[in-house]
Amino acid sequence: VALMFYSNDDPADRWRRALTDLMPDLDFRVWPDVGDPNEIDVALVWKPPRGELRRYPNLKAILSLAAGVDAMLRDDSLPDHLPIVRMVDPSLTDGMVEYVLLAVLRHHRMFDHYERMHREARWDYVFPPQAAERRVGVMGLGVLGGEVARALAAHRFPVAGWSRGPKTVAGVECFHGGDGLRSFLARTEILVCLLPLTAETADILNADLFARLPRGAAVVNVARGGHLVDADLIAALDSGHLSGATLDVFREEPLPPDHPFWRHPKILVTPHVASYTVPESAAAGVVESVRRVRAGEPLLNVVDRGSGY
Ligand code: NDP
Ligand code: OXD
Repeated sequence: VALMFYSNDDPADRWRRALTDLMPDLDFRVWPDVGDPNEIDVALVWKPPRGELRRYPNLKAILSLAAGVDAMLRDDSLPDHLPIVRMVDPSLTDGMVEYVLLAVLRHHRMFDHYERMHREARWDYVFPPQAAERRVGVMGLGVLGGEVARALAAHRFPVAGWSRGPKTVAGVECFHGGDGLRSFLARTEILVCLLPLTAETADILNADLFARLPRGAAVVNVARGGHLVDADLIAALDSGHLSGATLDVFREEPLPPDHPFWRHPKILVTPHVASYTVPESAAAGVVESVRRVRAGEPLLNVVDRGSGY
């Protein structure tokens, strides 16, 4: 099987080693040195150039290096007969759990306040509520959101989750759909967004949603920048309705140097690092997909193009 690799962010050499350790006869070709396009069977990609995946007439599957496939699906020249397999891997999940725990604990224990007090050399303290009194809500109860919700619940936060369809997650109060959203938001003091970016979820973190959160709530967005209406967040922070935000993803990445998020005192910006795929961990799943392509077996973690995730 010949695999075409494209990514400006992922380490091609580590991927080559990790994959060929497990599948020595894999023909691993890094874009643009892909040779004869007719020979390529599988593409392993993150943000390939628009139209690129049309160049391979014998492509049988597109394997995404990312969990989120919104950018890929925005390419209207993407061949529509090909299955898209999204990234599901413990390294990605573990990284996300760590990041969200850190961000939620930082809001819960008011570290943004203590960071400011430190800079001003002020000995100023307030006692936070116990974790058991701080209600956290996770939007999206999929591979990442489900695990994040479980980890937060294990830290004794009362956790609720919100999904499209009904779900059961042990230790997590589950809401779903438009009707469930109102009750979910009304009880959520720290909101974590782990939704896929789709037509239904674009701009969902907006003024109306913020107004439904209790006063003083904090927001953690680790999903996609397109979920958040930037100006609405700034207005909700400036009015005092929201107390803080941790943002890892942005409409434009890298976040432009003059974007107001960089200098807003209640916002922490990180450069899309909440989680990343470790090749040595994720190679097994990719090899399994290649094996299934070769054997003509059904693929796992295939994106439903209709729902966009
Ligand atoms: P999954 O596809 O496993 O889960 C998606 C969840 O969102 C499901 O619970 C789904 O509901 C829910 N959902 C989808 N649409 C709606 C809707 N309209 N209303 C309510 N709930 C909805 O995704 P993952 O957990 O693997 O990943 C989530 C996202 O995290 C990715 O799409 C990506 O954008 C982002 N991400 C960010 C990273 C970073 O470093 N910042 C790293 C990795 C991922 P249901 O269960 O009913 O289908
Ligand atoms: C992903 C990401 O979707 O890293 O995997 O954002």
